[in-house]
Amino acid sequence: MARPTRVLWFPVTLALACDPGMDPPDEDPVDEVEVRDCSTETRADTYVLGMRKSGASLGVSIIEATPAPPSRGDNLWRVRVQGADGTGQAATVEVDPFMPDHNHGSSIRAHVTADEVVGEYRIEPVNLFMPGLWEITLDLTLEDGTADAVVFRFCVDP
Ligand SMILES: [Cu+2]
Repeated sequence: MARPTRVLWFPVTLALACDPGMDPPDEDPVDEVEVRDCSTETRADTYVLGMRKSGASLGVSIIEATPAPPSRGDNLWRVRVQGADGTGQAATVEVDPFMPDHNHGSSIRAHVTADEVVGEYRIEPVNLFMPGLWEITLDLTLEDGTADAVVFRFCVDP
């Protein structure tokens, strides 16, 4: 009779650890969730300073990442939003980190502030609180209403 109890216990623990409404847990959730080794993760982008991801018409380059490569916890990014011709584009930028394997985001909101150079933005914190694959979507809206999005995919180690 011990078996059904054990089968029930694990999914409940996993759901609690990944509840998006919950603050990042104080204690390490690694013991309770199967952790994928980033060295075998094939869906992630390889971080390179200046790397650019493109949407339908706009692109975003990472011009600073601290730490680099992006790591578990709070990250500071500076990005440049560019048109197809490479010129900086003033935009509203919204940042949405998401873990596709666990179906949750981060409860800590990233604040976006414009730098002096047109099209350059400072984003902090990009909060990647759990080890594994994160998809960080940047939703972009230009002043003329043009909307686009780019996605960076990074795996963070425990
Ligand atoms: Cu998760």
